[in-house]
Amino acid sequence: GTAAYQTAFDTAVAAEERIEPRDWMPDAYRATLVRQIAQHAHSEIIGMQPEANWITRAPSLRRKAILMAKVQDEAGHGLYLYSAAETLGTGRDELLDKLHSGRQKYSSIFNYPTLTWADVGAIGWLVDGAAITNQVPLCRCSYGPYARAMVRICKEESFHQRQGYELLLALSRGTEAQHAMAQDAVDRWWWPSLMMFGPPDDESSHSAQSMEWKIKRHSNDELRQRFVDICVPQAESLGLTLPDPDLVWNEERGHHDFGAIDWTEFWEVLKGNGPCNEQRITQRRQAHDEGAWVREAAAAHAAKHSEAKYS
Ligand code: FAQ
Repeated sequence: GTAAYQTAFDTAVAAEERIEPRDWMPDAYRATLVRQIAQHAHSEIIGMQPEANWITRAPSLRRKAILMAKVQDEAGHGLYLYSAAETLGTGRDELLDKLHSGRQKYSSIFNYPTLTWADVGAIGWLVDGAAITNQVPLCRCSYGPYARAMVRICKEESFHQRQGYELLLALSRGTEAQHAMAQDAVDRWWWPSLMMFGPPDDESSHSAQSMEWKIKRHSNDELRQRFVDICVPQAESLGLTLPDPDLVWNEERGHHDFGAIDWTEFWEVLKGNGPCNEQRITQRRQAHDEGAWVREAAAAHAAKHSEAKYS
């Protein structure tokens, strides 16, 4: 009966074994994975928008080639993640429908505008940096298909982070105006990047259960702290400052203390009231509608192909 299945599942999770698509799993485990993986997939494809905004205005051929490669990688990450979600029995149509109707979320970070070229650098350094910090532990997630997708995604994210850092370094060492543009971008992206890790632990509704299931390996606040500690020396080498007067090394804790995050802003963005929420979802729906002919053609081709094979 179910009790025996539950015991087998608990034993496998405790032994650090992977749960695979055909294994029995509790309904709530499946639902949590679909929620998190779908949100992650949606973030990848919505996250293409703010940077794609700068492809036509990249300052050189080299920068343009790098940026195009990065945005294409994000489309690829979306595909790996939708495939991982599909192994849990939820179709891609359903997931996209939920995104388009606001029933599933995507990361808060992609509701902020990219005002200057330096924002492409700040996104790479901070947003991809935060993404890697969050995702490296997900390579050890108890659900096999998600963990394996993360391995490849993390390798690609490392390149993304590196290109952002290198871009900001070039601007920081450039003219006075270029340096100021880099600083302004970091000033605007720093706090939203800290919010990417999710609400503080005492307001994180899913953390305890997800950690017990070994989907999450660290709490939101732990990963946020790790990210702050990584960024401080990197900001120094960049010659840029982080916009937080309370950011200071705490010898006793062995970590940096940092200022209070504006959680009201975070929850407002989640409710749809961020600066770009409406623009992002409108553009996503439009892209989906404009791609209808591709899906129809692919389905027609597949049908023809399978007829030929079996007739
Ligand atoms: N934005 O109980 P928790 C990328 C929601 S990186 C929006 O702590 P959980 C790469 C949460 O869903 C970005 N909503 O939740 C890239 C829940 O609401 P619900 C994507 C958020 O799941 C770079 C409620 O708050 N990465 O795309 C956020 O245990 C550049 C309570 O929160 C991932 O998705 C947020 N920031 O922990 C691409 C990583 N935070 O569902 C393009 C995988 C929380 O009950 C360009 N996800 N919420 O209605 C995770 O690790 C987790 O889901 C957390 C949240 C840590 C994000």
